[in-house]
Amino acid sequence: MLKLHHAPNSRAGRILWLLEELGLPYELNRMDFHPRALKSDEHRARHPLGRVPVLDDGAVTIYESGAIVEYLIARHSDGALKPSPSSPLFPEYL
Ligand SMILES: N[C@@H](CCC(=O)N[C@@H](CS)C(=O)NCC(=O)O)C(=O)O
Repeated sequence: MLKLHHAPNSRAGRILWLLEELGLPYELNRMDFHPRALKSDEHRARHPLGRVPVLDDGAVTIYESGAIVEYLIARHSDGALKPSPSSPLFPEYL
């Protein structure tokens, strides 16, 4: 099961949007946007700088919203949303 570590009004919203757009089942870890939560040892084990978003996918833990978008599209979108490199839409996608 995919698990998104999320805090309100943050870049984690990008990943929430993508998970919904792809119709993927996921679990949400709702964190406060506060150093108490983000800089905790528990969260720093996921992201060394204690930031969101972070995505868990089984044994994989990945951070950086752009990387997470690419990861989800490559492994979980079944070809959806990403135009082919030869498409005129590809630069806009990037
Ligand atoms: N380049 C990173 C930026 C991550 C980032 O800066 N996240 C902010 C929220 S939008 C954060 O966690 N800030 C808390 C902090 O830096 O202490 C990404 O796109 O994921």
